[in-house]
Amino acid sequence: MTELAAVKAALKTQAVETPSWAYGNSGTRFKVFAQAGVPRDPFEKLDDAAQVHAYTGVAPTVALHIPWDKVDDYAALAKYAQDRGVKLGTINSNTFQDDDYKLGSVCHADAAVRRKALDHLLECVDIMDATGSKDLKLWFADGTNYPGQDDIRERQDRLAQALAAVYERLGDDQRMLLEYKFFEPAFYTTDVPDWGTAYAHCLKLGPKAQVVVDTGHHAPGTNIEFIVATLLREGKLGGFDFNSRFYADDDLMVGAADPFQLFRIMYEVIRGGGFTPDVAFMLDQCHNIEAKIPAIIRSVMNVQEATAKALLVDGEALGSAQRGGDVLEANAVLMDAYNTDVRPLLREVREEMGLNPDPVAAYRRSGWAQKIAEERVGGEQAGWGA
Ligand code: LRH
Ligand code: MN
Ligand code: MN
Repeated sequence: MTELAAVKAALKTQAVETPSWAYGNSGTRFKVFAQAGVPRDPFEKLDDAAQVHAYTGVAPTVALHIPWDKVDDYAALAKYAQDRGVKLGTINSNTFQDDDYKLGSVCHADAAVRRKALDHLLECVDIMDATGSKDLKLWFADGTNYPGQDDIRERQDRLAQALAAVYERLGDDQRMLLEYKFFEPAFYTTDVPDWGTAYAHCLKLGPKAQVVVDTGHHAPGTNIEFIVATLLREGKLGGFDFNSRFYADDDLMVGAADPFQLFRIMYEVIRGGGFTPDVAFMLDQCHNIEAKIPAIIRSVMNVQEATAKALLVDGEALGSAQRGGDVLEANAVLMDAYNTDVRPLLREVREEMGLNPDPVAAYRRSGWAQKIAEERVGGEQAGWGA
């Protein structure tokens, strides 16, 4: 295989999971601007996700968020997805939108609240059994706002206990992905604030516990690709929640704010042997002011572009420059790949996959947006603030 053929082959195997909540209405705490045609239930979210997969060819799974996507029959939901050419993916838990969780969920000082949160997490594993999902993604909003509010160490013990109980419950082919975030909604301590805390818990738990990197969950200036390289070296990178940010957890389209950072991350993924199904590429975004489906298509394409550029890095030339201490040349090799216009290559890849080379234009021409705007009245809010 020529080198280019290998790059194309790799791009055809990439899979980017889209989040059910990105299809619904969302906004900030100031205002949710409702859009015409947004899904009214989880089934319609799957209809939209199927559109994204139909035009990109690389978005075959859809992440659910429970209870935002609560249904009576999850096996039926899985079947509905399958009939539309997609599958249900990661199950995301939600222990942050119940009044009982004001002071925390699994880290709460009150055992009854902890039990309630744990029951929810265990229910999420039941749902995974019904949907055939492989991954449970755990993000805890737990933390404190004021020094002295609660005992930092005891909260870690409570967290460890809950995680161990969930770990016990996982099936042989199931994993738990622990997501960290440095602040928000808590402003003084967060119980899983960084990759180190997530890594320490996952290491104790065992191989089915992996760390997930949400690209919007770091302090400004953090070198995310270094974290990626480290987690991959330790065999503990479970996946990504991709999005981009200018300020905090902005949840904007991945690759919109800093495409160079996305390229650097993808380079470390490939360099570390992480371009495998064991590292889940997921989007975690909200499209507050832009049309949702084309924005998600665009996001998938942004991931593809960063991946293509990372795959094009000339490893031999880079290695020889690095070994020779040629700083400028090493940097130039990396920048050459980043500065390559990979859009023609991706158009070819799509044509070879039997797809339209311009997914956004093809979607726009399809009439789907007009159809859902006419048919769906009274769309639902994605969950934030719901
Ligand atoms: C938290 C988070 C987490 C949630 C999602 C909706 O900020 O990134 O992944 O599940 O947003
Ligand atoms: Mn996330
Ligand atoms: Mn987030």
